[in-house]
Amino acid sequence: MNYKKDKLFSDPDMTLSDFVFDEQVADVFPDMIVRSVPGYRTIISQIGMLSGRFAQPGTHVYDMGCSLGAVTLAMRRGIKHKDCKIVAIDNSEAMVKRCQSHCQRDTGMVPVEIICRDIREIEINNASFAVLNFTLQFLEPSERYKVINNIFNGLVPGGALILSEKISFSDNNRQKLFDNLYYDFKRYNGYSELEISRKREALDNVLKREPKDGHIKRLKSAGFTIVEEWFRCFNFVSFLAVKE
Ligand code: GEK
Repeated sequence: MNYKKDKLFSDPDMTLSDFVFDEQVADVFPDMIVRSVPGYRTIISQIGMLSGRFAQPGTHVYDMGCSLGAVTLAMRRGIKHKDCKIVAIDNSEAMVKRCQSHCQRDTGMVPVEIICRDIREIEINNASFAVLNFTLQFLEPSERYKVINNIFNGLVPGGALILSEKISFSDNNRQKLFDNLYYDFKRYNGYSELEISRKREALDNVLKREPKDGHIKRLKSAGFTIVEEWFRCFNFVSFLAVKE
């Protein structure tokens, strides 16, 4: 499948509306996410490696908000047990369609079930590993508890969750500094000032960031006893939460 360069926000005459994961976004997604999420490639490859440690025989592994299946494919390489099943979920039809075709062309042995649904409606069961790689941030903060509790309850002992999020800061100076560092990252990757500001506006009502402490508190209150930041680049953080 050929993916194009992300130029979605380069047209100054385009009417700006809230960001949605439609066909246009799915068509440029691999380029968009690598140029917009610092450390994305490292996060994906390391999730593959982590799945090798946490996936237990005969259990399910979840990729929640799978987009085009980058996490799913990395886990398919990382998981050592052929009797595991990966369940990949996304509520964007455009993403799911492309994810299906990527998984069909992949030669990995671990079975994959791809489901087009809202992650809030999924029952998690017999899970040893679950991944929310930049997905929870698209839910209203009030709805995040339910999703995290659901994952915790569906994990077997020794199971783990990876939660990656773009975070905010409670202190204005830090917020400003890290926003600027992030815009430098986007400029470095070839985005223009217009593209940066229009994408920011489009995401404003859609991507709701929280401070790091809010995520840690929620994970602990769900019951995770080990909660550690295992990756960080600017305002992009990934947590490893373990159910002991
Ligand atoms: C990756 N994890 O490449 N239910 C299901 N899917 C959802 C929901 C929801 N309620 N809300 C958003 N999504 C991927 C990247 S992208 C992150 C994840 C980004 C889906 C949405 O359709 C999109 O595919 C994905 O979550 C978020 O590692 O674009 O910043």
